[in-house]
Amino acid sequence: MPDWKKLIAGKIAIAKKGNTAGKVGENERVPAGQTRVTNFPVLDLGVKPEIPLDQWQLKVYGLVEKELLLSWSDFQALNHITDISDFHCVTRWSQLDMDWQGVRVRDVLDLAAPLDTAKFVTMHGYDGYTTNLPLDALLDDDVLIAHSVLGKPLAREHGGPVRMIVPKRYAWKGAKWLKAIELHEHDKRGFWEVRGYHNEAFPFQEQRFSEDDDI
Ligand SMILES: Nc1nc2c(c(=O)[nH]1)N[C@H]1C(S)=C(S)[C@@H](COP(=O)(O)O)O[C@H]1N2
Ligand SMILES: [Mo]
Repeated sequence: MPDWKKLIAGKIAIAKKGNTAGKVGENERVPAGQTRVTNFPVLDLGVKPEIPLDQWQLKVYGLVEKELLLSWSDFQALNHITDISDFHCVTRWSQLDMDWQGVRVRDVLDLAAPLDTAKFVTMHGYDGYTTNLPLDALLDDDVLIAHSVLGKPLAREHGGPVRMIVPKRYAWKGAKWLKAIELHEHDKRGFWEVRGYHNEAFPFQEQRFSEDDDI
């Protein structure tokens, strides 16, 4: 069992270290308060689930016309693309030019046909992690369900077989070991969002913590 309390407190302490909102970043692609890295650090809750491909499933449910349950071969049969984007972690590192390969979340959502009432999404990981976003945020071209990066299949510690990538937000908004996408009418905060992380999480606005956070 990981020492969750310590782990969570440690991450919050790093992210809280003097916000630099308003200052200019290292260059126009590195947001203020971030340092560029090239070693792709690993961040999780101390649990790295192993999901054999023959048992892997991706569910899309909630406010949809057609609930989806994709097998690995169903997923492989979708349209795969490569998108290069930058990755910004709230614990103050950014890695540029990540060449993610995978399927656009928008294409998967289209198959499920979201109802008009669907406005918010919860992404669930196989480790029990959750994170939330407005449905609109997932419709951009660069939002992927990714299976490969840096020329290789996504390593288990980085969320393989597949993870979500939402490049315009801090990296915690992308669930590793993606298991399900749930659509709701009302917003529902995820794992870090209920612990004081910002609900929107735009790195160029340094939206690390909610203003009303009292942790
Ligand atoms: N399922 C799951 N997804 C997750 C996390 C997690 O603990 N579990 N951590 C998030 C956080 S806080 C970050 S910064 C990124 C880190 O991704 P990386 O380990 O590939 O660098 O994954 C995000 N997605
Ligand atoms: Mo993070």
